[in-house]
Amino acid sequence: MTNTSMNEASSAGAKHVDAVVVGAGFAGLYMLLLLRDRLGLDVVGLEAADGIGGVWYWNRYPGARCDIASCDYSYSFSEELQQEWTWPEKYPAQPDILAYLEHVAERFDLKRSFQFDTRVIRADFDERSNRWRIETAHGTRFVAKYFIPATGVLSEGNVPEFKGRENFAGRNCFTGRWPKGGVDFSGKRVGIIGTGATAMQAIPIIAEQAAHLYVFQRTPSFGVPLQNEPMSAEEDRRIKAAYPRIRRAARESFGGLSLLEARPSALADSPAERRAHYESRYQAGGFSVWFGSYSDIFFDATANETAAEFVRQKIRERVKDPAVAALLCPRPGVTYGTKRQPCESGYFEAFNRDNVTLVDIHRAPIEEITPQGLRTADASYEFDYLIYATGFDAFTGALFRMNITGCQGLSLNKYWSAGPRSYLGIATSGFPNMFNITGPQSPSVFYNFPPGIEMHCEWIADCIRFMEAHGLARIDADAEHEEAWLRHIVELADATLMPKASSWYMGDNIPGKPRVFMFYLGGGQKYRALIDQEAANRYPGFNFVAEDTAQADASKG
Ligand code: NA7
Repeated sequence: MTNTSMNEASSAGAKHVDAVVVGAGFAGLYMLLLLRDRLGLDVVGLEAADGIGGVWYWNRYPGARCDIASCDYSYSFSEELQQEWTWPEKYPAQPDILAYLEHVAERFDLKRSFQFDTRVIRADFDERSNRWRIETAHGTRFVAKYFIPATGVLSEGNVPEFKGRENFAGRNCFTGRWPKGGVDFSGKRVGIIGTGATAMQAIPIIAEQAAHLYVFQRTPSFGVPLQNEPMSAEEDRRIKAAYPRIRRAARESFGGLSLLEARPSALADSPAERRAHYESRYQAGGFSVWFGSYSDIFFDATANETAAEFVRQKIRERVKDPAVAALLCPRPGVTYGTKRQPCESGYFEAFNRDNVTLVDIHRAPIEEITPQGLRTADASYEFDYLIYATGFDAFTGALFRMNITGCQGLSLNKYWSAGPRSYLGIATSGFPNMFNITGPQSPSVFYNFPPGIEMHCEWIADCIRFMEAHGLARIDADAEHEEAWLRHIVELADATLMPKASSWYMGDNIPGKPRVFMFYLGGGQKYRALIDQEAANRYPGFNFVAEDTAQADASKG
């Protein structure tokens, strides 16, 4: 078969559209809205789940909650939307976020453009027609000019391959794929593996239900209180009146949040001043210690240790048994905030309960999952439920699973085998007309997602509008610009303490994953200025092919 007839065969029976958006989370919903309603394109959304929500669809585990305040963790594009929606709590719980996204989908009539229960299993770029061919697990096929994975960077779960995993006779639960009806742990013995942000939310709640809870901890985390509270009618009114200022503050901030400002240097303050400052930020809750205490904790190990020791001291104050407290404290030398800051509500107090046992699997690793529970190097544990709170194959996992192939048969998995490559974190050379939203090498997980998503979706929509207005068939990131962006990502990260820490930011949690820093650390304001300038200068870091050139080439072929 010639290339031409192969192309024709694989597009036969396919639905032709202008754009395919994959995912119905915050990003997919807004991207679809912009392309369909503002640009008037024919767009289809494909979503593996049977409903909208993205990570908020799947992460229904007990205690699942966003640790960014609801007034920041929401769309800003519609004044009517932000005025009509009322958040019940300062920090939104998973059911409330899902209800909000349902409301958004309803209000903007988005669901009719999505196909649910539809997982994308392959996407190939056809260089002759400049179209993407997208195939789903049902065998349905689409041909689209634009291919926009809005699949999220924390959506592909990581479930470690423990020996004997399939032998467990009780029930397995994965926090990132929690059953819709919930799980009743009343009177049951439960084991949970992992003590990251997810586990820290789930543990206090499960501890209240279960007969006994075993927490298998490999690495202790620097948890800081969320300080959640119900939203009073007065606070709701105050926020709604202040939205212009809140959104502006977020846009002008490093992380896309309206947080308290950090002081420049922890070392410039006296120990007493420092302690009082950390204390006020600890009481303010959420990311206030992380982003709102001192800027130099990200750059200077001595400054960082002042924050680390403050949080350790807090753990020691909150946990009654000194031996348990010592185990829950991150080990000496481990830097604070160089991996994701988990926020908690009563996590440390859960270990003061008689029905909670902390098991140190750093000292005595898990050797095997058994039918009754699990065996570590020095003991066996029996339980009825085993919860994997073991995180995600972050940044690249969901993209790799789609088997994406660009020009000249190059697979994304292969091209990124030494780490992600892109220009501005938006597009990858050799993968034309494909755009990433808040993906690797953009501010991504170091920027509040809803405003980050709005920034990217609006940029992508503007770029597509530009292409359509100028008769352009193809946009492709320039390889030299891509190389320079990669160097810039590394340079920014290397100026901080972050690459030295072991974390999913570096790919450390997935065996065999290359160890590279995955996102842009220059801050949201700078990033926004860079991508705006790129658009204003008519995309100098990208190469275009005009429709008529493409048509001429096609007719030659
Ligand atoms: P994280 O932060 O990656 O935490 C995963 C936890 O699971 C962490 O404690 C890991 O220990 C533990 N883990 C992972 N693999 C293993 C194995 N093989 N053995 C023992 N323990 C293991 O994921 P989360 O879901 O908590 O949070 C991810 C993000 O989601 C969060 O930051 C928010 O942005 C939302 P380790 O630290 O690797 O020793």
